[in-house]
Amino acid sequence: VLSGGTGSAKFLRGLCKAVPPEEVTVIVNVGDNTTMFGLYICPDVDTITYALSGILDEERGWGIRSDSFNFLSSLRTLGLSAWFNLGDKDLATHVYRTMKLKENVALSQITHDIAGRLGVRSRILPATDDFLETRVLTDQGEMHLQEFWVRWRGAPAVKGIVYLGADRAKPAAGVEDALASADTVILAPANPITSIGPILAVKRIRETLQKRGPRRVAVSPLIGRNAVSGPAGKIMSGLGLEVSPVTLAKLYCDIVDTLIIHTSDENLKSDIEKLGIRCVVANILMRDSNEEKRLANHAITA
Ligand code: FO1
Repeated sequence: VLSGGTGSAKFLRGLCKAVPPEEVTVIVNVGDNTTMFGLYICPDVDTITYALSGILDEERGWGIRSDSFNFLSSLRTLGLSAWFNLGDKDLATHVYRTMKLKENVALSQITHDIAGRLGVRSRILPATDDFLETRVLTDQGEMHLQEFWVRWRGAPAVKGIVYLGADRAKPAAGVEDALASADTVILAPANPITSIGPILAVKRIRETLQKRGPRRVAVSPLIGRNAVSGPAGKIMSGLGLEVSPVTLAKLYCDIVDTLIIHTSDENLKSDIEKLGIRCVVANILMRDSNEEKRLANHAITA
């Protein structure tokens, strides 16, 4: 499963109820990784790890359930503006990861070790161990995705997106093998530009997906002209892309056989199929754990 954060986490929780978790490999976006207060943060990797270990704060969609924020308030006392919220329990993950990176341990190994300690039975792989950062070009200047989304609450007008470092990034160990040997490759319901986009920007990952072999299924993160969550709508329109499942079909037509769209978008089915992609109509909303599992079942049987 190619994955971003929040929406992907719900889907993956359902998938791990639909199939044995040991059979699932997750390839996670690293484009929104960032350094904050000297600590290396991997928001999507952590969201997926916490979700599959059962400790994710499901209401917020990130961080650890019932966490406290004493570290952050102490930083504020010291005069830091601290606009990125790191919970006290979450902090241990970032401290551990930063220490291990300083010892030259690869991000994929660190991710594997953290997931193992937290009891995750699926394999979680960062898309790459190399530097890759999603930068947002806006009317207020160029900034990190977290600055755009968390600090400025998505307010600046989006002019473009750059995947810094993607041209030199190699897939992390295990990524290409996992893609080539899978029965089914699923693009989780995630932002096509800032979650799936950075993964596909790693050239060897896109090339591996272009080869036919596994069934390749994408689940739409959009319903009509809106994203189910997050900044996908705002970013897609800023890039001059129509916010529509048809745009997903255009972005994915070389790497996907089937696109699952929401029932209310059924009228778009023929436009999608004209692009050479099979289109399956289903309820893609995941309002509870039954709906998460039902959508996962759709994706593995589509
Ligand atoms: N999202 C927010 O909207 N505000 C935050 O303060 C915030 C902190 C945060 C800390 C750790 C982490 O793993 C994720 C965090 N997120 C926060 C979520 C994150 O910004 C985005 O949801 C993802 O990067 C988008 O995929």
